[in-house]
Amino acid sequence: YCCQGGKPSEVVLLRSFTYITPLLLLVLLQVVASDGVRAMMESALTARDRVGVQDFVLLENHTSEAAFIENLRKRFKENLIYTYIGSVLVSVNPYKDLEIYTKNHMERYRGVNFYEVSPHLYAVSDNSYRSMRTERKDQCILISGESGAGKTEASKKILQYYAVTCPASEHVQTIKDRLLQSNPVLEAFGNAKTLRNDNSSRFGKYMDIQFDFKGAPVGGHIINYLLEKSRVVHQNHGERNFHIFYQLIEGGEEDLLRRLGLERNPQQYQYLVKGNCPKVSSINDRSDWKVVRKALTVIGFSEDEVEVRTNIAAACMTPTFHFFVRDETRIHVDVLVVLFQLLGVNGTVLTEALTHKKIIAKGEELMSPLNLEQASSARDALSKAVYGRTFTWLVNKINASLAYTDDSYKNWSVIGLLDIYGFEVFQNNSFEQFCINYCNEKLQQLFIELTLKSEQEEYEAEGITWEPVQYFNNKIICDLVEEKFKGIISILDEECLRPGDASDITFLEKLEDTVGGHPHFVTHKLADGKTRKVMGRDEFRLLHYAGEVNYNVNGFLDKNNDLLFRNLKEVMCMSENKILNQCFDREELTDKKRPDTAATQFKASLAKLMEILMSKEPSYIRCIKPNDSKQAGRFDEVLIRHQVKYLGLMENLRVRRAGFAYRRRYEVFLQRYKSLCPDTWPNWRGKLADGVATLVKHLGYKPEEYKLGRSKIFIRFPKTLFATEDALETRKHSLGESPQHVLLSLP
Ligand code: AOV
Ligand code: MG
Repeated sequence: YCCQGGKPSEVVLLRSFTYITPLLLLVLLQVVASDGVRAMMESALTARDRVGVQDFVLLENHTSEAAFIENLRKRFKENLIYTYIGSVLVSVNPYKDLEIYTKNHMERYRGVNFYEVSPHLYAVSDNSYRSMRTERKDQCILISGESGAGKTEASKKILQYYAVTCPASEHVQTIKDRLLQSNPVLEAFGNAKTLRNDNSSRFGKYMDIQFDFKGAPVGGHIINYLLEKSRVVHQNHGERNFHIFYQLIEGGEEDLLRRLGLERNPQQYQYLVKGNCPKVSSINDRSDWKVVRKALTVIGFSEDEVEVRTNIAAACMTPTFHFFVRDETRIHVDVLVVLFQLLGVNGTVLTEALTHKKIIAKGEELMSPLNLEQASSARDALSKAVYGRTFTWLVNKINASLAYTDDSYKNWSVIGLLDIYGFEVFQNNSFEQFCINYCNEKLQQLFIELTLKSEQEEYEAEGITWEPVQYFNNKIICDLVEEKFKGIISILDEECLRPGDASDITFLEKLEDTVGGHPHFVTHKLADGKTRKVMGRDEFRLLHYAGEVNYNVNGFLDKNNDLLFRNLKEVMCMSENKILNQCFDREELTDKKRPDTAATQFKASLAKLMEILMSKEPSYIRCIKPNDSKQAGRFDEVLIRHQVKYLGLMENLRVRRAGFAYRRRYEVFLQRYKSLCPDTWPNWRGKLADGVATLVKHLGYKPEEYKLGRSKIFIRFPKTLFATEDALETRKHSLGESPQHVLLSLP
């Protein structure tokens, strides 16, 4: 342009344009791009959210297990770990932190209908909360799945959801804090690393959260079930004792450890290294101690109580509990003075009690010396009793701090959270696995009864006939374990009470005689008198709903008896330690009645638990473990298929579909679709049922596609409702309204 004789001012102008234009273009591009990118991101987000189907009910091929698993897999790969079967939430453990538990996420689910947002724990939590408030019916959320499937994590996240989203006053905030802080404390004392899970719950927990009429959590109550206290004295290879011990020696302050007489080295403590695994890479014992220490204060433990409680923990692991044989005949106990101080007992009396058994012969008390084996087991029994009883004390103490103190108002509503130990199979399974797996059988039984029962009840209540779906009912296994006189627990008790030559092996023989022919019971003996070579002579196998487990009978009688020698009890009753003093009651010494055995107590507490759960409106979370190596992103199809099978998820889906995939109350259905029919738009003045009948007739529903119940319309196929939804979308488009995606699957 210059060459062609352009004026300088024009050149400047042109230059400015040359510079400004790209700049403007850049800005413009950025605006366009950012909008475009945002739009793209939004559409990508929703598209991602909708990978596969969010509800298995919507699967094209709903009878195909392969399609079910493929849907789980597709979603899992996109970090979409939650999927519904109707109102049941299926969750796959991601084994990594996902950004889906933020405050924003909680807000997104608050007060929103189940089907308007993508599947989430929070949707189930919110649904239970709203049902509790609107229908004034107590709720419970049952979380099940095998060891490591994510039950405890789910229960903690549900509790957090309530703590964040429910209204709060100053008092309520204190309760919320205590509810939340009870978790690290109970986990420290009740969880441990096993081969299946680095943070495995070794006790069952049912927690009631009590809400006042404003919907604020005002109290709580925890029931604990059978702690695996044998872990205090023994751990299998690759496992650890309870977390608290390692936390104490790793994180405990110098002067605390000095007072407790503890060293930082876990190798010093035989009880801590039986599994040869004192350190776990996924666990930071030192920082966990700080969390626990703070939590104890929030819950309301005084400094003194914390000190006394740590004394007991220290006493349970102290190395001074060693026995040794100094000469051929006598055994000695190498006990440090500090142990007596920790337990608050007289040293000479305890030493005597650890090496002798008190027997009463002809009205006279005699002290009979124990051999090494007997003394070791007396010592172990004492450690287990001290640990087990102080664990219960801890739960009671937490309950006292959560108790709702306003006597004038007792009329609260409740949401119960059940988090038990999951089904587990190890190389060597003992009495503890037997109890844990029995507990899981009971829970599965409840799931079967309630999902089918509630479905059936709804059809009945609405006057709809339907074809029941076939499913495996595990009641047969529950009966095998718990039936009066004939069940495994009864037979075990019988052997425990039988004087004379009763032993673990005679128990096994009795089992063979009594339940030998049961289809879910197997031993080495074959029906034709031959021997099954793959099984040991001290084992029995149960064919559980979740798989086969071989139980070794060694220790069954002792663990079920759970006895502490009388003289050890006497010593503990005299303890000056304030907590032990409450845990060992003198009345026990005078009580002539033999306490119930461990298995019978457990059976009774489970029966009570079932009653509690049956009295509430249940919601289910079915947790699935994606692989055995605790790895993020690994989807082990064989393992997952097995869980889908035994959890009865296909049957669950079939029941949901065989009846009617969708149901809606008349008023909800009419409100949503009335604009599609001139007779019902804008308002229907007659009976709701007639309005719905008019509407579906106009929409062209065929008689086999739907049924009208007393208060709800039941629609058999998803496609019928999809067509109606499409019609609604089209109408909204034509009116210029923005479309709204709704997942239509839940009542
Ligand atoms: P469990 O309660 O079902 O097993 P957990 O809830 O303890 O299993 O989960 C085991 C581990 O999986 C946790 O320690 C986490 O590392 C991981 N995990 C589980 N759920 C999630 C989640 N939603 N997000 C991220 N990581 C998760 V047992 O108590 O052994 O039956 O007795
Ligand atoms: Mg757990």
